[in-house]
Amino acid sequence: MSVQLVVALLALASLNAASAPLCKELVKPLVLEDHTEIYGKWVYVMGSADHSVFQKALGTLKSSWIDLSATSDHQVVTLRWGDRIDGKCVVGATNATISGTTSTVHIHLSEHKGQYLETCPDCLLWSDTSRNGDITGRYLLLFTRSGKMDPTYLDTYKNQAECLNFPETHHTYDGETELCTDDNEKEKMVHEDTMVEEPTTEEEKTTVEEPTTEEEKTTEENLTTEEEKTTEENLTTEEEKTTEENLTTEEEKTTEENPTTEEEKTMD
Ligand SMILES: *[C@@H]1O[C@H](CO)[C@@H](O)[C@H](O)[C@H]1NC(C)=O
Ligand SMILES: *[C@@H]1O[C@H](CO)[C@@H](O)[C@H](O)[C@H]1NC(C)=O
Ligand SMILES: *[C@@H]1O[C@H](CO)[C@@H](O)[C@H](O)[C@H]1NC(C)=O
Ligand SMILES: CC(=O)N[C@H]1CO[C@H](CO)[C@@H](O)[C@@H]1O
Repeated sequence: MSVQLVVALLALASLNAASAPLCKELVKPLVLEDHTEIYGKWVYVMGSADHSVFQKALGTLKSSWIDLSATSDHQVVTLRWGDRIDGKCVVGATNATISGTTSTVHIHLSEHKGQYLETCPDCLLWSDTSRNGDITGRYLLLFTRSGKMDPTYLDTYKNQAECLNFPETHHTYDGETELCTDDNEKEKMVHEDTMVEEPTTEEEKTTVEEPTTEEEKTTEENLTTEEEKTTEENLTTEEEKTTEENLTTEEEKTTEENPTTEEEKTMD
């Protein structure tokens, strides 16, 4: 049977959680040969979570990209991201350890352990168990190269989510909200700017580590995806520091000093 036919049949099949044989086909871990299939830039398309706190976190995500790249260690992959959370960009980087089909990221007090699953072509599907303090839940996140997905795969995604017992509510990227700038894509200029404008002084370090308002603290503590956590806790590259330090626009200031949106309030 051709792969396409299998996909079509799976999409058409009305699954229930107990349809084990179909689900077995639908939730196969992606076996990574050399990781090149996952490297590069991916744009978030849709996702699900099975814990209300994680669902709320997803709900605040207006756009998101990730970038996976090699390190000198074959088992270590650098994960960078740019999340637009309400009006604000949160960017950062961390290293994930890959062992077999399982990837693990430890970030401060949180741990995210999961797998990439076989899915549509040019898609990346991540399924994990995330622990953050005493909250344990799961995420299912679908990315594509373009941020758009062939609608014929929507049912496949939904069936995959169902097989994994995720709730039927799916969060989706609107396809329009601007992605956060990836500073690595305008490398040299940013580096120079960083050197000149943003000396790495003690105060700035403090700023990064100790957000000033209650709201910010709460928001940071409750940000539950890998990406979000890491950003605040371990800003290692110049670009990341710059981003944190360079929140100078009206919107961002407003967000920090006076969160007024539903989502921010909810996070409290
Ligand atoms: C990831 O690991 C590589 C290789 O060990 C290291 O050079 C790099 O700085 C690490 N990146 C982060 C964000 O920790
Ligand atoms: C800070 O942001 C402004 C406008 O967004 C930009 O022109 C400037 O280069 C940034 N500075 C740094 C150090 O990134
Ligand atoms: C950030 O990561 C570096 C290595 O990438 C590590 O040495 C440092 O302790 C980390 N800092 C925090 C606050 O986690
Ligand atoms: C919505 C939510 O998860 N709020 C939690 C944020 O984190 C603080 C402490 O880390 C918890 O007390 C809140 O319940």
